[in-house]
Amino acid sequence: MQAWGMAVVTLAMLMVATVDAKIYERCDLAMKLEKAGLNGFRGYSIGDWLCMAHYESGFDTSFVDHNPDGSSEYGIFQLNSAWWCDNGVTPTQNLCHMECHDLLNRHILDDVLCAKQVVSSQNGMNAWDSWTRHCAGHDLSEWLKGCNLYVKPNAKKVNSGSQR
Ligand SMILES: [Ca+2]
Repeated sequence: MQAWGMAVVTLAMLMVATVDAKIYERCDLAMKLEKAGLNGFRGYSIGDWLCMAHYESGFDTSFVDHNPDGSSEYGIFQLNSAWWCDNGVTPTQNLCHMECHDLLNRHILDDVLCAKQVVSSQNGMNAWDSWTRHCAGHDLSEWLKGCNLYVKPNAKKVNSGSQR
């Protein structure tokens, strides 16, 4: 039994070691999310996504959290193993048809595709408690401050006089 336990621990350590993780810098992440088509997606801005990801994972793709119900949450958007991905442990709907492990690496395009499904469901971004608590209804422009990011304006600029 002890040897089996050691083997499991060793295997788990190897799996963690092989994850090519990354803690994203804010503006770097903003650019990636914009390129992936999240700006304006379902009515949410890049600021919404940055705020949510900050409070969920601190922009750390390797972040895993365990819930009291036995499910776990993975990656930069903390996607849940009971609904969105398969971790081989939790009974799952696996609505994104992916392994939870794939949510822990630096390549976030698959994470974004899955998150698009989450935000397309009935509750939108309220699927993330931290978004509801910390981001909803706030001025989120601060999250993009200093980022050299092209974000499509949603209204025509008025040229006459100062607007401030
Ligand atoms: Ca990934």
